[in-house]
Parts: sequence; C-alpha cells; structure tokens
Amino acid sequence: MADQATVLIVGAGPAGLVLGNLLRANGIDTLILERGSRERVQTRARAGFLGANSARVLAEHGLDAGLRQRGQWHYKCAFRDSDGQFELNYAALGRGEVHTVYPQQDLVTDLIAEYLDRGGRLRFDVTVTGVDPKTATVRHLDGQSKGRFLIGCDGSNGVTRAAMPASAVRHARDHGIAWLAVLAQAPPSMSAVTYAMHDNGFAGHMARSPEITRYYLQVSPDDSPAAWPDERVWAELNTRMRVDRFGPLRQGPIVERRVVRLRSDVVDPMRHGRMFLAGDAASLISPSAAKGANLAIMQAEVLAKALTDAVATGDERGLEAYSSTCLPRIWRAQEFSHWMITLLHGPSNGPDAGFQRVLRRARLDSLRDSRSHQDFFAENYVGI
Ligand code: RFL
Repeated sequence: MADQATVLIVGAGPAGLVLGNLLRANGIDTLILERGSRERVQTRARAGFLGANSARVLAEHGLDAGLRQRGQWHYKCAFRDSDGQFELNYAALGRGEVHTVYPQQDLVTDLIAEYLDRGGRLRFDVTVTGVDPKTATVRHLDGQSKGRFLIGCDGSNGVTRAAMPASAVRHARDHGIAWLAVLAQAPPSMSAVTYAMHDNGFAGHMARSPEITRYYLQVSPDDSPAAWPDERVWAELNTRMRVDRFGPLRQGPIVERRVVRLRSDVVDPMRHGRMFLAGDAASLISPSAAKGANLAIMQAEVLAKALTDAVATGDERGLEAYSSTCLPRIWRAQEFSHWMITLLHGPSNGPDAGFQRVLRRARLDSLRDSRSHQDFFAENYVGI
C-alpha cells in the first residue's frame, strides 16, 4: 500500500492528534499512522493535569467539548511532611491560572472523533518501521507512505527520533528515581493534589475523576509492579501520607500499576530535513510537574501554524524557527520539573544527606512563607 499526504504524522497521542486536528481545520490533507488499535490508544491512562495554555488551545480550536462537560478545575495543592501541612491556592497566585483535570485517554478519544469528523485520515494498527527524513517517507509492514512533511509524534522511544542525525544533540538525564504509578478505583481522598515527603520516600495523590484517583509512591528504580500488591500499596500510602494525623484515604482496588523511571531529555534541534519532532519524541519530561502532555499541545499549536503557512503560502519561516520557538519553553518546563524532583525526593544516603535534608526543609519553608516564591511556583506549575 502506498499513501500520499501533505502532512504525514506518526503517532496518535496528544501531540499527533492535536496537530492533526489543527491542520484539518485549516484544510490540510493529513494522514496519521498509529501502531496501536483504536481501543488501545483510547484506554491508555497517563496524564490528567492540563495547564491553562492547553485548555486555551483546545478551546480556541473547538476541541474542548468533553473537557468542558467532564473536566474538573483544580486550583490548589498541598505539601505535607513531619512538620505539618500547608496548601497553596494557586488560582490566587501568579497569573491566577488553574488546571483542568481530564484523563488523557478521554482527551485522546475526543480528539480522534473530532479528527475523523473533520475528514482526517487515521490508520490504526500500522507500525512504522523506518523513516527517511529527507524525503518525508516512512516504511511500514503494509508498504510505504510519503508526505511533503513528516511529523514524528511517536513518543520518546519512537523511530522518528532514532532517525535524527548524529549532529542533533540529545541532552539527557536519568534522575535515578522511580515512581510506582497506580490508579485506584476510589474517589479522591482530598480536594487538593497532595505531595507527601517521608523518610520512606515521596508519595503523591492526584484526582483523575470522581471514581478514579492516581497515587504515586517513590520506589527503588529496579522495583517491579508485581512486588506491590494492593495491601502493600495502601499500607505504604497510609504511612507516607501520615493518615493518623491528616485523616484516612478512600481505598479501592488498584486497577493499574507501573514503575516509571524519572527521566528527562531534549532533542536539539527538533527538525531534520522535512521531518519535525513534537511531544515526547522531541522532549521527554519526568511526570513530577505534569508537563509532558502540555508541552505536546504547545508544540502542536506552533507546528500547525508553521505548516499551514508553508503549505498555504510557501512561507517556511515558521518551520525554520520551530526549534528556536519551542526549545526555550521546553527548557523552562524541564527546569521547573527538575526543581520539583529535588523538592519532593528525600536525600540519598551519601555523605551530604544531612545537608540536603535541611536544604529541602528551607525550600519548603520558603514556599510556605514567601509570597514571591509562591507566585513563581504558581506561574510555573500551571503555565509553561
Ligand atoms: P504518546 O502519548 O506516547 O503517543 C505516541 C503514540 O505513538 C505511537 N507510536 C507509533 N505509531 C506508529 N509506528 C510506530 N513505530 C510508533 N511508535 C509509537 C504510540 O502507540 C502512541 O500512540 O506521545 P505524545 O503524543 O507526545 O504525548 C505525550 C504524553 O503522552 C506524555 O507526555 C504525558 O502522558 C506525560 N504525563 C503527564 N503530562 C501532563 O501534561 N500532565 C500529567 O498530569 C501527566 N501525568 C504523564 C503523567 C506520564 C505518565 N507516564 C506513564 C510516564 C503521568 C504518568 C504516570
């Protein structure tokens, strides 16, 4: 099978689907190739917290009907440790922005339906096995597809980033930390996102929907999900969340568990020949500050405008500036995410562990007491 399209996109995650929708709205012939089945991509639970810019992009392009109906606004987060707990109402800080909590699989479901309604072409169950960035051609088991432009939205282990030349730099960091990420079939236990610091390690609580809550537990990087049956997860959450002091968690069956290593990387530049990278393919960011899907949506908007200009008028200045437009924003998010990692995770057992412990205390005290620190936090937490 040989397909042609003006814009060929590999991957139907948030990056590929937002881009596809924006291009279709501008009348650009677009084909998305996705390795998974429709059912698989529509049930893959990952992100939930969408920042103000993502909500704006989705609203401005008529992609927010589900978000408006079922999304929930979140505007505060809490930090707790052995000294107590404090809350930050970030809607009253910084730029006064809020998060919209909407499960990623619901967003992906909405985006697929809207894209197909807009006349977009999308093939599921097609695994791209190789790409040629110079000719914007991809190979898959059914043959090959060719575009005028090729967009890699196939995640951080995809074939498109693997086709970047040796001259492209991949700035990478493994933070040496892992989280057990679980979804519990239970309502949220608190009204705020809660970050708990404990000598056993970090624990986090994040609402997803009235019936489902995400929890995180810092675990050893070589830990396996099988070592964490439900009882062990709840016992450790109860300890680290200090339920004896702050009240019980609403428990329910754990319906998904996986170990996520906290890793970050940035590919620079994000372009090679006729190929452009977007989303996790361009930059992987640890989930510590909930930025990955938000960065993907930001890049999709920038790229959609640049591609539209190139196709409609032949003006490729937006495409030439794609990397330099996105990279500073990606690095701002990476910097904040890294800051969150150092705030949330206990010191190692190294010789300076005591020093690091007191530093973290000072950071938390500053965040609790300093209005300018809180404004800075709020601006970075919800924005990019
Ligand atoms: P995706 O979502 O990984 O989609 C890539 C798609 O490409 C397909 N694919 C291929 N298709 C054809 N041929 C091939 N060879 C292919 N190889 C791959 C895949 O099947 C897939 O459908 O990347 P995209 O679009 O860049 O979106 C990125 C986001 O998914 C990711 O950044 C977020 O989920 C990160 N993240 C969060 N981000 C937020 O903004 N807010 C959050 O609250 C948040 N929470 C999270 C998260 C990520 C997590 N994990 C699992 C790492 C929570 C967790 C636990």
